[in-house]
Amino acid sequence: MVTHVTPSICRNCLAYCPILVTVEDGRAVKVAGDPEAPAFEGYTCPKGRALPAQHNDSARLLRIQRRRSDGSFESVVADEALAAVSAKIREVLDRDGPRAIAMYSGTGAGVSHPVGVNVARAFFRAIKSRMVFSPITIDKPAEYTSVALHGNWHAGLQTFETSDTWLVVGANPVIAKSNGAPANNPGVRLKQAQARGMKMVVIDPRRTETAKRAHVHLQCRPGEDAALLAGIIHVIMAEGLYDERFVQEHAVGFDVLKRAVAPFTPEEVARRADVPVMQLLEAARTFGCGRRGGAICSTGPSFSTHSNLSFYLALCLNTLCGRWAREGDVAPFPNVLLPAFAPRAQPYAPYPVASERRMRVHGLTENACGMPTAALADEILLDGEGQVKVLFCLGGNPVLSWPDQAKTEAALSKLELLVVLDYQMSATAQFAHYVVPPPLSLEVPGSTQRVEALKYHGVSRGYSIPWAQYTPAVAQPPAGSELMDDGTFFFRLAQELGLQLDWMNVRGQASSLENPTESIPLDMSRVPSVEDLIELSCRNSRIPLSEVKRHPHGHVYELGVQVEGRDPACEAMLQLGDPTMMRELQEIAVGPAAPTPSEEWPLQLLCRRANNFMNSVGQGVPSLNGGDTHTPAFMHPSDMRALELTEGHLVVIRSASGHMLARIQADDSLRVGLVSVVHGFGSPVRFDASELSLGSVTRLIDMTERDPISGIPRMSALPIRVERYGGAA
Ligand SMILES: Nc1nc2c(c(=O)[nH]1)N[C@H]1C(S)=C(S)[C@@H](COP(=O)(O)OP(=O)(O)OC[C@H]3O[C@@H](n4cnc5c(=O)[nH]c(N)nc54)[C@H](O)[C@@H]3O)O[C@H]1N2
Ligand SMILES: Nc1nc2c(c(=O)[nH]1)N[C@H]1C(S)=C(S)[C@@H](COP(=O)(O)OP(=O)(O)OC[C@H]3O[C@@H](n4cnc5c(=O)[nH]c(N)nc54)[C@H](O)[C@@H]3O)O[C@H]1N2
Ligand code: SF4
Ligand SMILES: [Mo]
Repeated sequence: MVTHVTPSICRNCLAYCPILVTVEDGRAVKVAGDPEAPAFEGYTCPKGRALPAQHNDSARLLRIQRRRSDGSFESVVADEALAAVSAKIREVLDRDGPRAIAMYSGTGAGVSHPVGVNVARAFFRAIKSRMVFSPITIDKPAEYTSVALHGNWHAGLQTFETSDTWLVVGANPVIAKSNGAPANNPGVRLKQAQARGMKMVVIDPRRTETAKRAHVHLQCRPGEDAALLAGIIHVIMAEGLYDERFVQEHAVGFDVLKRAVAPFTPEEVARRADVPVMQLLEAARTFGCGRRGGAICSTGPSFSTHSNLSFYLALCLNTLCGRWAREGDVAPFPNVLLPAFAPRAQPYAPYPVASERRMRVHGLTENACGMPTAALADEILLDGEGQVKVLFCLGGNPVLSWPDQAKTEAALSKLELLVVLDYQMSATAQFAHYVVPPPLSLEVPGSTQRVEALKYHGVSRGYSIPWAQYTPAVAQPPAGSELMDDGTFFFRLAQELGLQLDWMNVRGQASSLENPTESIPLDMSRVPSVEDLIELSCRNSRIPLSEVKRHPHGHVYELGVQVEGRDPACEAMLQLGDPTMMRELQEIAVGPAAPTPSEEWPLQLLCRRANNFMNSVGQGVPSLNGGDTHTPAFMHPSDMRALELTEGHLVVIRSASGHMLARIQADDSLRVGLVSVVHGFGSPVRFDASELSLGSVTRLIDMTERDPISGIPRMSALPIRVERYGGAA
């Protein structure tokens, strides 16, 4: 037996932790944190350590699957599958035009294998279909809409590492490693920040692992974030805690905002959000009095009521207090494997939110956050010109992630062709005509360029430090498998159809917002390897990929880049008083923003991430699921007593639109009256038990209450009730 230990990168979530992989005869058998890697202190989480279990799972798909007419699946060789899929594409293109062909590119592909997504996008440009959807519009679309309405900052937000105050609204970075604190070992980063005197404010109805470390935790009613942020702005303005000079130089709309937040007095806001007024004042003063800092929002406010407004007001708070990187600062969020750029301490002007490209349903358009995914099922179901007939689902799991599971299933069943690229027979793959399994992350090369690019998706996302790493493939695909990475699949499909694919690359002078692109025609006579595509994507990088490869454990580069001053020719100003946002603020000033408990719906649903699962990935792994594959739902012990529930009871959770099954766990970190449910569960085939198929929280969600821009439905602060499960839900 040949055994060796080799450094690599975990690509299970966007923390991209450096790891050491023990490889035995080409198979990964153990994953541990890499103590030699800089900036992570050897950190890993249980998901990363379970990579060998994922790679060696006996349920992993090893060959392309084709659905038979009786619903069962059979293996087919790649040539046969590609010929059949391309013939269908040709037929639909000729008959219905490009709009009938759509793609949903999910989190699995975007995180684990980003270059493949680029080839898929090139394919869609080549067939001239703009029907390209992603989870962004069912995740934090308000990150994009708020920036479009408020404007952005060329040099980005001040960094966590240099701040002495920080405001986190509805994020739990200790678990999610996504937003709100640095993703490299967030627990240690928070401890270090506290030791240097940072005072953090957390707004969350649950005393989360992050909130426990806060200087002030506002354990508010869910859905009142916009009112709370308006209240904090009210106090900061009233007490003169804002940066007058910064506002004068870089922003307009101060007086408009001041009038709009006038009704949000501390007393009124404390009453409606049900927090102590002294705590609210302290939160405002903590943020306002700090020297440097940042305010960020995440999925809590995004899934809840008035999400665009909450995110917009957080940006206003950053502008009021001048929390953007200043002239002379060491450049935050610098590019290493992305092209060099010279950050400037100046704004980008606001830009239009919606485009003219209309969906046929729900009055939605393509917008600043992309195509509205929540509307795609209705778009597939609605007969008529422009109807979607073919869907490629690339590393996503709509049955467990789109709202309204029954509608999603009906839509997927109606498609003439559904191709799912996934390594497992997911809840969605069951509806596919073809399932194409890719090699998994440790079997392909990867680089940290993907996590650098996160800054284009939100003002405080991605790494603020100049860290980069490259990994070759460190394990072999299972013996006897015929796998096809996502990029190869779309490239070969293009070859079958005689299409020319053009690769889009970021070119020089990319900044925090703009990433101008160059289009490179791919040589269609030869299928590029994943390595070729990584080389191509890094061809304009600030530090050459060849240099990054010299540090197999990763490296933090001393780039010596400083933020430059405002260009005298720059006329852009940040917008504090956007009229649409001000109108929405007026509306919530006179009425409650969040639902109030009723006899029919006495409780409210809260969203939640779990440390052991990445969305719908990991639920079938014994070392992660602790032997139970039911959906965990957390409740305060006093609510459990009122319903005569004890830990481990199965319950039915009902909303106005559906019901689901979950297993109750006691959690006194919650506010009374809330039920916090982990999403991503409920894969029936995987667990081979019909009751487990009722486990998806998407069964409680529909499109009745949705955001007018992105279409994201209400997925938190949702009225529900809970009943003991008697056996038949
Ligand atoms: N371990 C793990 N990590 C993950 C994922 C995973 O599944 N597992 N998923 C990844 C993905 S796709 C994403 S988008 C990110 C998400 O990352 P986060 O946005 O940090 O997600 P959560 O950890 O669920 O934190 C959301 C918090 O919002 C609170 N909340 C709920 N409703 C409200 C409200 O109305 N107002 C306020 N203020 N708070 C509210 C919840 O109590 C919860 O603590 O995590 C990523 N990382
Ligand atoms: N009710 C409710 N709905 C939600 C959420 C919620 O909290 N509550 N969260 C929302 C959020 S924030 C998000 S991001 C979305 C997530 O929505 P999706 O992205 O649709 O869901 P995932 O569960 O992340 O799906 C990932 C899929 O990719 C596959 N996969 C993993 N690795 C690879 C790979 O290397 N290659 C390929 N081809 N496939 C791979 C996995 O097997 C899995 O089936 O859901 C959203 N929907
Ligand atoms: S936090 Fe866990 S899953 Fe995410 S990259 Fe690190 S080890 Fe992997
Ligand atoms: Mo997400």
